[in-house]
Amino acid sequence: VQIEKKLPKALAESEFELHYQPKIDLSTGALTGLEALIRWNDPTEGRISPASFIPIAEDSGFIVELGEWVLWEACWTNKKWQDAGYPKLPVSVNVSAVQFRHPQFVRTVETVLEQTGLAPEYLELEVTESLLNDPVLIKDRLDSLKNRGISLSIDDFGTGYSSIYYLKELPLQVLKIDRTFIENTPSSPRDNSLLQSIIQLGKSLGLTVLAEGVETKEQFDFLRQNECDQIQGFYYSRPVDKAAVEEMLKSSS
Ligand code: G
Ligand code: G
Ligand code: MN
Ligand code: NA
Repeated sequence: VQIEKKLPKALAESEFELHYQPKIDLSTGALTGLEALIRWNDPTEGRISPASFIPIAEDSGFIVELGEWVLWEACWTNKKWQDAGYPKLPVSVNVSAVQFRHPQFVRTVETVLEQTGLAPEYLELEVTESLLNDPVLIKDRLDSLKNRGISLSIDDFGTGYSSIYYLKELPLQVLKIDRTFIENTPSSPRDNSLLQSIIQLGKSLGLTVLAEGVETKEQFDFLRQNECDQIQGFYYSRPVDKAAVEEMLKSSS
């Protein structure tokens, strides 16, 4: 059966779940946040990767509804963790361009925050560079989210085509360096200097710089020595389910 046709039923039948990947501060080693990543447990086919169904949901428009569920689930879960007395951390949610451009997007985010009771400073939205090529719409929308206290990250940085001008003008807080810029570090001198330049670029723009896809101690050490702010990656932890997040929060408090 075609994935496109299965998506609405999968949502109705609670086949989606969120996993969370920790973000770590490089200077203190502290947990600084959790990125929510959707997982689909199909009863017949097993786990289906978001890399295959997200683009289909974007094409069909179903991403608007699915993305709203992700936002709701992430905010609700984060509020439950806070109410249970775990250390308070921001949760970040990936937002597709299709979803971000929907006229009701800002309103949806506000409604979710109101209904779940999560304070806006504990929500971050991750948008990709490709979104930034629509500067007028984007600036208004990013401004209104930022004015509400929501933090904004640019995801997969370096793989799209954002101009430095937009990075400078738009109200962004975090630059997430795509993992392709980390994978050959520190063995490739060329990649090392490129990575150093990207870190410095982000810092010059006043952004918090996070490196994605950190898998080894050597990468971790290189990034720390080069003043990257935060990391995410298998070296510290894979994306894990709610129960595993709770174990992690217990031991970090
Ligand atoms: O976690 P994983 O490597 O399986 O994710 C694959 C891709 O799917 C990544 O590009 C990731 O950003 C994207 N993705 C995961 N969860 C979500 C989500 O909730 N919304 C959107 N729009 N993309 C997601
Ligand atoms: O596009 P985005 O950055 O949101 O994608 C996140 C994806 O990256 C998730 O699917 C997650 O499983 C994956 N990921 C997270 N850490 C690592 C890592 O250290 N190595 C690799 N190869 N993938 C990772
Ligand atoms: Mn992301
Ligand atoms: Na990314």
